[in-house]
Amino acid sequence: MEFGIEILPNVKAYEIEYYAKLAEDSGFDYVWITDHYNNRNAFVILSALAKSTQKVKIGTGVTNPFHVNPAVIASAIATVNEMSGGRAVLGIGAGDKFTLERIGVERRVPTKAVKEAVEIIRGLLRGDVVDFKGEVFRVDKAKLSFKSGDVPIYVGAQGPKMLKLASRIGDGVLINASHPKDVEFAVNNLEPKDDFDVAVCSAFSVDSNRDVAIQNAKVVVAFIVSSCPKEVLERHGIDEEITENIRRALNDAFAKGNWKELEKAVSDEIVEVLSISGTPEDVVERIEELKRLGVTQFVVGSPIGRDKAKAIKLIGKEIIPNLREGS
Ligand code: F42
Repeated sequence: MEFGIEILPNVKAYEIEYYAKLAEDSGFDYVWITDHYNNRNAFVILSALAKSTQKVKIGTGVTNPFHVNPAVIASAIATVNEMSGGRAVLGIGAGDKFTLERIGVERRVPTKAVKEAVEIIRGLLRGDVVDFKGEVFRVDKAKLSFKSGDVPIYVGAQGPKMLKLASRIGDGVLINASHPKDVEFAVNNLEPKDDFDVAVCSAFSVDSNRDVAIQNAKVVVAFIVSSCPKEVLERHGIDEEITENIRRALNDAFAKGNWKELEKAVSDEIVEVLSISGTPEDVVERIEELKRLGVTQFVVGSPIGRDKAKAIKLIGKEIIPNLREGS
């Protein structure tokens, strides 16, 4: 099993570079940078990481072809690949619907758009002259003026159609999930394929004190509840009343600083379902379950730990070595 870390570029570049380098030194294999227009730009951050890391693979986790044209994605990731000595990976998905709406972008036929974009990007990365007339994208004899080698492509996917597409066109899939039931659902929707990396990114919180780890995950879990598809919540018995209560508490916490109420609204059981949180022993057990389901890369997502640097070191010392054994 390999290990990745997801970093949100909602802090300054030097801080992300620090965490990425720490992750590299702690034994992580991948650093994934999320992409939303309102955060620092993912490709710009990746170019900084190309210089401040030496071994780890670095990529978008995930960009989308609605807010960056596929040809520009190809050029940007090829640049990162060149700058990093061939360590770039491209995560691409449909994009977050609500974030795209803020900038007036309609996420039309998303699976088709991702499929077309990947075809264009692969052609451009190969150095081909690309002529493409799709339903969403059109490329007229386009060609990059430089080549930087192959870049593995991961498709961010949750829904059955996108999962199927990921296994058809991707070198890997990047699934957002934590609970074995959700991961099993996703894995069952992939088509069997050799040399395909099944990467699962979970909301994650580790601490030597279990209570601290659980409490620390509550804000992230509240965000997940408020944006999670109804089917997923229903799968875990989280009903409309609980969801509404959490949404209200989340708004109150931000509006009035009512954080204690939010901690009460998000029960420890919900944290268990929608994140992987606890002591190193707890989380190793949870990740082992995912490994048995066919997961080949585990990606730690926010909040990681109360003290992020301390948590990254703890993962490197007590989690990765335990899970790599026999993998
Ligand atoms: N989104 C971001 O904007 N930024 C990120 O950094 C980010 C990271 C990330 C990491 C992992 C991951 O798995 C997802 C991540 N996302 C991120 C979210 C991602 O961009 C998508 O929003 C998310 O994965 C949801 O995608 P999905 O797989 O659920 O696909 C959506 C589009 C969906 O509804 N799919 C359904 C399915 O079954 O797969 C059906 C879609 C469908 O049938 N659509 C038809 C079509 O042609 O596309 C058309 C239907 C119609 O009429 O419009």
